[in-house]
Amino acid sequence: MAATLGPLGSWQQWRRCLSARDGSRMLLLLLLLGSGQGPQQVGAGQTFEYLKREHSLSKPYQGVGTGSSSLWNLMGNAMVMTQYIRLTPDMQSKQGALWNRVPCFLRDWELQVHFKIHGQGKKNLHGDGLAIWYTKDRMQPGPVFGNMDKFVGLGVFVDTYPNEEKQQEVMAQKRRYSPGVQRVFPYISAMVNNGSLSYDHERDGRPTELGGCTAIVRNLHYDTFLVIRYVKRHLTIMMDIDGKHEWRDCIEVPGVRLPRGYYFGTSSITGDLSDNHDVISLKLFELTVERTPEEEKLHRDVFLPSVDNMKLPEMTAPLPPLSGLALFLIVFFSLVFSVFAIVIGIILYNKWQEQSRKRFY
Ligand SMILES: [Ca+2]
Repeated sequence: MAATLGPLGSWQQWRRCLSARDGSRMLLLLLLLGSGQGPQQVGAGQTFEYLKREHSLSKPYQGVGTGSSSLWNLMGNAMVMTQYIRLTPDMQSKQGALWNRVPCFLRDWELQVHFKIHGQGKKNLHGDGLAIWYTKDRMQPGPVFGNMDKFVGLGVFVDTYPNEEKQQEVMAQKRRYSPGVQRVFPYISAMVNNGSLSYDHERDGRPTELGGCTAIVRNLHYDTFLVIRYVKRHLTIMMDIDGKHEWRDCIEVPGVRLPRGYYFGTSSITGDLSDNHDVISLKLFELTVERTPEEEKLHRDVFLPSVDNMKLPEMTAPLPPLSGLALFLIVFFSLVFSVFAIVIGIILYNKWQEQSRKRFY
């Protein structure tokens, strides 16, 4: 898989440096590179990255608001604070979201999410987590971590409450169910949807997940990060949650087809259980990768999200554009039908006139 991404090793090292949380270290690095503005070269001359401000969010959150001039819009209980944006407070039945107003037309990108989940709840008495989105629709509240179900696009979930496990415990007590492979929570998973699939909340999205990993992210005294990288249709999700400034692998899926022009967003929900779900920053980088002519052909734009070699139920492809012949036949028969209808109409009208004339005399 590293082959499709080029020199991943050196890239990762670079990324660690570039995503350094320490501002002075970053500045020093930029000074050493002698370019504070231009693109950063990553790896052996194959990948460049540019921070895209229109899709990024950082303190002091000046571009956040409700107006149409804001880059980011808030929803529900989400609130802007000085040090973070709180999607939900540690209170029951809250939901909030934050959505980028500018659609993203980049082909290859990387989204770095700096977040914090914390609260009073003890083990398994907190919830429900947060989601990061790249979807067709924005600002649509719903049951999937505060966002609409049957979404179109990509959802990455940081799920802090094991609904399925709780369900299994109840079932096991009634001796009706033997627990399967258990996932340890908090758990990160990803899902690609074409609008036909429902997120199964009771099973923590297990039937539709592309992959996942355990991520112990609650109540940590150091910063926690997640990165979603989409390069050449290859989706990679990594996390930095151990306070070591290192990316740890979580999910890798090749052949993920995501249309361009979708929106980035993040959302969260609490139910009977709650947590503070905070977003500190969202940084989107455009990644410039070289493509061979074959790859250019293969990586043509798509209209619906899909994943290669993964048959999603009720998957419906968009109608293919009409061919010239089909269009001609449709127009031709429409014309014939119209003429036929007009002739019948004229005949009927004449007959009716004749009859009324006869009645008149
Ligand atoms: Ca859950």
